Amino acid sequence: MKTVLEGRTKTVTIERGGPTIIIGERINPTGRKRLGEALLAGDMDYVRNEALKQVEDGADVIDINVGVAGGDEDKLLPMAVQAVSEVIDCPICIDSPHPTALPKALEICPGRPLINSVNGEEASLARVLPLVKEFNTAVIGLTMDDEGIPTTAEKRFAIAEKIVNRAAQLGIPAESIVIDCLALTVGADHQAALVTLETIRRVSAELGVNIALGASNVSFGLPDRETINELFLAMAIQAGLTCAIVHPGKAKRGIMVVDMLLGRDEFAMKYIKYHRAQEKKAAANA
Ligand code: THG
Repeated sequence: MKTVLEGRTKTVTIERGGPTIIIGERINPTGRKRLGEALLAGDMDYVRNEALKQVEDGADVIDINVGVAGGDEDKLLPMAVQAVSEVIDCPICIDSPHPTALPKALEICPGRPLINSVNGEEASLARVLPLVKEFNTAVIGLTMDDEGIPTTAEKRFAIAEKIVNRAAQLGIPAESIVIDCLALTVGADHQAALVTLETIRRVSAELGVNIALGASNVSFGLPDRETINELFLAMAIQAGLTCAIVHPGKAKRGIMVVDMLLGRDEFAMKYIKYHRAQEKKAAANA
């Protein structure tokens, strides 16, 4: 099951047993005042720099979310996609629930982007899947619907299955769907991480599709989020996660280690190379 994404010049393949693909989440104004201000001012240099920094930190794909109060998404989303695609080679993940901004961004996005996202709601399926078909993109399917995020793995699995089946009816292959099993904070529900992991295992085993996760949600409201996120990611990757939506500067090292420990890095070559590059960078900044 290979999900192929294309950037301006670079192709990224998401597949089980391959390196865990890192989607850089930093172009998102949620909780980031400076970025929100830059977007409202149309300052695309700021947005470009966020993209470049993430690629340097090890991102394989760049997520773009411009949802800021008072912002005109119809204008901002294509503008940000254009700006970022000019300076990076790698594929883009367009993170927007906006019905008119999304097709506008798809029109100008080079390569084969990932749409973030569709969910099990009828309105969402009817609106997003035809765009996936028309623009031949891949899409993240969230395991939630109009009743919210189910608290059981059974119900989340049923939504994943519904999304895959509905896509198939439109001629969209399972390879184009990446299922997000959704992480919620364990601070509010002590079973939250277990339900996510169980959903990942079931979707991976029974549908065979690629799996994404915005892993940092798991630690919301808790101290030392980095440790929680890093260890949860290790568990999720072992369970079948193939694609992590994360802060690359914080998550890359742990993901390299997990891929190595899971037998995906022959002679630890990638890990050693990464480690040397980090040491060089540290020395240059000393
Ligand atoms: N699944 C999918 N897409 C997603 C999510 C998901 N997109 C959005 C989100 N979840 C992932 N992206 C972020 C972006 C930022 C933060 C968390 C997840 C974040 N921001 C800090 C805050 O709000 O406090 C501020 C960041 C900083 O300045 O360091 O944590 O689950 N498919």
